[in-house]
Amino acid sequence: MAKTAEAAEVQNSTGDGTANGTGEQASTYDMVVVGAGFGGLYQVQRAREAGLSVIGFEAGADVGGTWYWNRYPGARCDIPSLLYSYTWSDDLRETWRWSEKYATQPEILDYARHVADRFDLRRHFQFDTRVASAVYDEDKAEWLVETDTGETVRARFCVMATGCLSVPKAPDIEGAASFKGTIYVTGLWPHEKVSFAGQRVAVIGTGSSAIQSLPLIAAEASAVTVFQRTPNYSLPALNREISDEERAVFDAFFPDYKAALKAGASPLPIPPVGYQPTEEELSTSIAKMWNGDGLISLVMIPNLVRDAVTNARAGDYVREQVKAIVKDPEVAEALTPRGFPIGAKRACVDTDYYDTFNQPHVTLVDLRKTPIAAITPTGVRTTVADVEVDAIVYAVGFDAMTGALNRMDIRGRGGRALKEVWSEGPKTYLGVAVAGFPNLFLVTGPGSPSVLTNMMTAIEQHVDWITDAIGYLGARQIGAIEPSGEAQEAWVAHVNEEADKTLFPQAASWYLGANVPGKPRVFMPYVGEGYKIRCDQVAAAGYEGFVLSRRGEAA
Ligand code: N01
Repeated sequence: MAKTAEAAEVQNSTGDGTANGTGEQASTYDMVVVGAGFGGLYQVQRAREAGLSVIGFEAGADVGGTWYWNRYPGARCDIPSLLYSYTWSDDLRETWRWSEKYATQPEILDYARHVADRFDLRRHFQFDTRVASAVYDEDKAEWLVETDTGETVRARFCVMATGCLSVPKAPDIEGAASFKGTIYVTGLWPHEKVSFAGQRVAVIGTGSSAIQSLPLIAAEASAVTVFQRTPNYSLPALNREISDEERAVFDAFFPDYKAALKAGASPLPIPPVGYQPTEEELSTSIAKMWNGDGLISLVMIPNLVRDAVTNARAGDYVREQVKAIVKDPEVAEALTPRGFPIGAKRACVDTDYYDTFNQPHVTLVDLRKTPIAAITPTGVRTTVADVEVDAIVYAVGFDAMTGALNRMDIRGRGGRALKEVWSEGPKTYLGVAVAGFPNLFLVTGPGSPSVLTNMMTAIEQHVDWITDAIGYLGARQIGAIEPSGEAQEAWVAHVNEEADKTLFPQAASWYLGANVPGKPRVFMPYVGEGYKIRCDQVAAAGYEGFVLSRRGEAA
């Protein structure tokens, strides 16, 4: 695809296009941004404000990132919409009104589009274009970025805003290709309306995507069979419209919220580590899991992921609720999560998930007792039965946090591939940069809190930090920034130490890479306290732990 006129308009503040290694002309920008989700949109906005020329590439046909692709029925955010919002623009806050406590995917996608329209961001992006490779040219201290359409651009800075959950796992069950019915993957849902009316549907997986979509699929289908390998903990969303009073309360609270974020407070009301609640406080906070505050109620239980006794009590509370909701005791038992701490896999927030199993046309297959043997042309074969279906919905998850980065060919100094450098697990400094990859930045990369906090504020914090770092370099005629190997090793060790103080490593979760066969088992998000404060201290100390070099100078 040819570069859009709009993209061309902003190219090249540093030159008129330079010859690339293949002899073709490559346009030159200050910054390439990969991805037009909430990370990429904000990074382009900040780059533009900083006077940088910027081009963004996006594989989808429009903005929205994860909300562009995950269009399955029931998809919603799992922290309240009022918090799942950018904080950087008052104008944006004043021109946007969330309708529900947990916004639907179409509404969140509309929000992304509204941002793109309001700040005229689309003209900086090239859509339907996937970045195939990003190679660091040490002589010129520039990134050479090539797309799947054969286009090459050069840029000093390369920002990967590629998302934590953007590479859906392939439905790689034996025989999958033989199925003659319709196949859906929750993370790659069709754009046109899907109807399950009168159909027999298989849903494979019981993570958030399945838990959100099952009740709506069951409302249409003639029969649904859910294939469950591991029962999950799910809390009721009790979704509803946001009242004017709630809006007013949030608006009044917003300045303090923003100030607290700036000072490094968590965007979620997490009690400090080690806080000792009274017995009454603990019981009340556990019971609040059923009040509709979803993941917020979970993170508010003091030491939930650090104290096994507290965790078991919270888990028991969910187990009692499942037993009370699901009428068939055998189905209730099969749906009851056991054997791993609540919260150690991301808990789900649902609307009528457990109750859906009380409907006569909904069947649960417990794969721990009767595993899937194969997908056949007509359905799903377990070790004991053939289940004939018209459609299969794969809700089998993502190659999380590293998947999107590893599927590009990213090469740093000496032509070293990121994939190789990360062959035993991702290594970063602060989750934002990688030693040996100068001027490459990761938005919410592994080693940062990302998925364990509010993604919107995590994105903003990283983009602000990256843009400030670039400003620091510009003001001092510094050409490149990259972590020192020592600082990176120390950070990786710290990330692991913090994870080991928690119950997180006790579950085979995507946080650990355990859901992808062959993926190194390393706990990827940062779970320690004071992350933003640490990042700010690093910056204030002249980017401590980073090596800063002038153009052409070896690090
Ligand atoms: O994926 P998952 P997801 N045969 O990995 C099962 C975010 N998200 O797409 O647990 C049979 O959680 C697998 O079983 P097991 C959110 O962060 C947010 O649902 O490995 N089953 C599991 O049950 C979430 O955590 C929202 O034993 C197979 C399921 O598939 C993350 O995305 C909504 C299988 C995968 O669950 C991922 O959620 C949706 C196989 N071969 C997603 N392979 C919000 O609410 C896998 N499974 C914002």
